[in-house]
Amino acid sequence: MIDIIKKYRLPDPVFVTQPTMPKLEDYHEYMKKIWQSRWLTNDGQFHQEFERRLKEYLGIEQLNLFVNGTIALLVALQALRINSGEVITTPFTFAATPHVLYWNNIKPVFCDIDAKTFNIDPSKIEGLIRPDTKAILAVHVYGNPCNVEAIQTIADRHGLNVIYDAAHAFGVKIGNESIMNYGDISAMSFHATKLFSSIEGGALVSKTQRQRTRIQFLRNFGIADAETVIGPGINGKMNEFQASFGLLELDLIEKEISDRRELVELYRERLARISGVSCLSDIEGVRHNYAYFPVLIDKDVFGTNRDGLFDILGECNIFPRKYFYPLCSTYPCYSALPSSSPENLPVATHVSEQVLCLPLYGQLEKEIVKTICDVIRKVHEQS
Ligand code: T4K
Repeated sequence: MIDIIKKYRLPDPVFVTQPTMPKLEDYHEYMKKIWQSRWLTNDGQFHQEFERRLKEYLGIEQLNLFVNGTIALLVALQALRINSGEVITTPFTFAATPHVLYWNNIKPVFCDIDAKTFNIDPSKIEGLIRPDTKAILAVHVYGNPCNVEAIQTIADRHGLNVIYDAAHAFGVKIGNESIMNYGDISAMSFHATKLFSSIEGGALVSKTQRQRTRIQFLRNFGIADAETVIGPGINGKMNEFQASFGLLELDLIEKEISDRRELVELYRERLARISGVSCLSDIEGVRHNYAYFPVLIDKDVFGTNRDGLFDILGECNIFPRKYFYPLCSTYPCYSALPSSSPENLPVATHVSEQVLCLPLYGQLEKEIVKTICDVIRKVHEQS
């Protein structure tokens, strides 16, 4: 493999992602206005404008901005008054998903995933429902939609809430419908590593004006007005610096998605010829956002395992990520739960051992994508 590293090592590191940056002079214009107004946070003018423009762009009615996606998800559960019992969720996600359950005094119950989408497998949910089950917390992993119809049918049958962790799903549509309109509440993340960013940031999409108002109070310490506190809220407010960054990013998002689509097509074309490497396909009728580019490495066919390939790519200055390995169910805080047993989670275990998210962002050069695919092909040939 030494010759691969010698031939293909890139001069500069290539990371799994890179944030889309607005023009510095445009951001500076916003900064000047913030300096003039001295209004830095707490529902400022850019906060209000960002909420309005996001609703327009996403085609949704009720939206609350948040300082980040984790606090948004934490508040989503409080908004639905889910703060005890059990919630069924996926182990194949970022740490934030089960952690918000823990912080809300809820026991996560891990459900296996579907081998085609890597999302929670609806056919496995009902077997996990017990008298104490309050909700299903599903994740649209990599922006690929969950089976929203099947999940809703189960939830309706058992009187459960459905919350979507839509941290990866900005801009995704099923037909003409925003994915954020499914379930009771969807939570987005606008972290710097996300397709769409406000440096740090997030938002909740809810169903009714009433819910939106409750979320607004919970986001601001529970304060309804100067003399009324409706309950134990938290500080989840987005500031004006984040909101202005987000406003500028809204002008860049369509190009970002289409640049990523081209890179994904290039990856798929180049990797199709390499045995042991499999990619996810687009789903008919879905407007994808190309938030991530996951591949599975099947050691028996490819010749080297995922970790071996990861190491060689690293030697070439290419830094993919193993999102999501290890599974959340293996963390010490959850591993003793009965639902965490690997026998209950065969698909999730298998996928997490094979998955690698390759670098993907609009500014990534096509030549670099070709080099990444060449390295993968050479590793296969020499294995
Ligand atoms: N639910 C799900 C399903 C999520 O994936 C996440 C977040 C959340 C909820 C919670 O949302 P937030 O509370 O974060 O809004 C990253 C992100 O920190 C995290 O937001 C994200 N998921 C997760 C999937 O990825 P790390 O630890 O992998 O990030 P880090 O710092 O290693 O960054 C990855 C690469 O990105 C770096 O190697 C280089 C590049 N990068 C990163 C940053 C921060 C940049 O080029 N510029 C930057 O500013 O977690």
